[in-house]
Amino acid sequence: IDVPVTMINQDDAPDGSANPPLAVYRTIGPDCDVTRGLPSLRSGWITGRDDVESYEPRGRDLSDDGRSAVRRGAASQEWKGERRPPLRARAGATVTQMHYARVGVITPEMRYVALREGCDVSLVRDELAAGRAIIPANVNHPEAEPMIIGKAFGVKVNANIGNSAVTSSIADEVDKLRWATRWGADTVMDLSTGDDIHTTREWILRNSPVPIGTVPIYQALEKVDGDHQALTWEIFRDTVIEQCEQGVDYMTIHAGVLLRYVPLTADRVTGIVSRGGSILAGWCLAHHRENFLYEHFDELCEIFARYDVAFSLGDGLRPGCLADADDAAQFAELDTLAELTKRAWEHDVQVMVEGPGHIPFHLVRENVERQQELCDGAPFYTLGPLVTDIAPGYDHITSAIGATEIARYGTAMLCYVTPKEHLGLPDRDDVKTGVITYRIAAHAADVAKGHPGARERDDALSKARFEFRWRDQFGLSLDPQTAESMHDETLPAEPAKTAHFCSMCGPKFCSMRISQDIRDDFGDAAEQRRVAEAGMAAKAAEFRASGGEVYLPDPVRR
Ligand code: IRN
Ligand code: FE2
Repeated sequence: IDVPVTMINQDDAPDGSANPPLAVYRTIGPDCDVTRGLPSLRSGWITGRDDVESYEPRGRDLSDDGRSAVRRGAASQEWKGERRPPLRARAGATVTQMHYARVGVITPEMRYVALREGCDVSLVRDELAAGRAIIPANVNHPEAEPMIIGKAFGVKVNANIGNSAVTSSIADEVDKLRWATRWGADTVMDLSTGDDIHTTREWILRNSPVPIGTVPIYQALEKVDGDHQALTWEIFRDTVIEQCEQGVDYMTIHAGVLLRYVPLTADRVTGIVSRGGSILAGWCLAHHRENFLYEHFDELCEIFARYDVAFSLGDGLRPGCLADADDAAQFAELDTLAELTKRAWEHDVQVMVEGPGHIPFHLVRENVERQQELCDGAPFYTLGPLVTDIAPGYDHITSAIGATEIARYGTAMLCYVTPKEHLGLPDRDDVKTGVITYRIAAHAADVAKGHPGARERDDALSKARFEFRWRDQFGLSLDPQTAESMHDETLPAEPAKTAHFCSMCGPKFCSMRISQDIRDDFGDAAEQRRVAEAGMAAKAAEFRASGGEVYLPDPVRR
């Protein structure tokens, strides 16, 4: 099994010793012609297990499924790639990675993530079996490179795209997908609303090397022209199956928004801020009936088990401001999400649990500890949280502070927040800023957790910085272009790439250069210690020669 890495080459140190290339985790996937999609990496693994069957999608022939919609739809490009009928588990079979782990089978997907994480495959299998990690890997998304979400592994980052039916084209969305994975998104959620949801998602899936998540209630709502009262379980179920057949790897299901919890939000400052949560709360109140996602949860589990779709149990009642943090509605919903986690596990269906939102810094830690305790370690997947409400325009930062803290104490995946949060639709630059900001949060948490190997890149970059290997400093950074262009704003000339200073302090006041001069004048660490010890010994001899008295006679009594 080959796993993708990015190899960062480095120049030799000034003393001629080699700086070995550094291999870092890679999410962008192989290059491809978007009209043909990515190669089907996992197809042989999936069919080789001999527990799936292909079938004609219910009530439609192939000419009317998503792949022909791609051809027919608003896409300016024609689909030239393969057309595969959907797969699902044979009757009676469960094809989830959790199921395989629980019966002791080690799948190629598990080996793949173990290589990617640099850990033992038995850790992967044990965490999957216990429900403390998930590998989102729908049998109909063979293009995806397996990855794992769980607190024993590197902290992951999700980027949301596609919520832009008004303004953007399908080509734009595929471009955003590749852009997000280029900067390090581990999963991408397609939150498309509007007309071409199905077609857009088809293009995204066929071109995505990372797992794709969705919130199917959004598409179900489109099917009833935005009238949430007209939603039914049947419409929702058919939407879920349609997305399972396309290859969506995990779905946000707001099944914890119970009828009796809705009144708990009445006195909130910002009410219900979750889109899905508000749709379901509205439905519950309009019909005065229990949430149909809760009522039909076991049926959903049976569907997910046939495709290996993972639950992302939605936090429809998450707080939308500091004032509403940790309130009765939020925690009531969490209790229900814990109950549903265990119900999904009875079906061997993989689960993660979504979390807040807006939480003041001092309450962040207890949020993840509470979730981990109630949900028996099921992966937590949080939206930030934002630790203050006062900085619109900078909410990638207000939320990355909370995200770092919550990941440090066990959150497995962070949903990014961009600078446009609360203000507008993120553009390309916002997507990049959001992903990089969240990579910083995830990485800082990995380092704080002592995650094996997490600090290698920091150490390599610091060494490059101290040795004035500017090119390596750029190359090792999360955003080489930005680092290089900032450097070049003041010192664009080629010799500056090896100069022993930058324009921040100039040549005379460069602390790193002065440190190096000290080493040059007084030798390496051992030499400096010898010099220091010799100095101390000389002082000691001086002291002894003067009589060696510490307690001098009392001047009064004398
Ligand atoms: C993550 C954690 N809590 C919420 N999220 C994400 O928020 C969720 O995965 C989805 O991408 C987005 C929108 O969810 P709502 O507003 O429909 O709950
Ligand atoms: Fe918010």
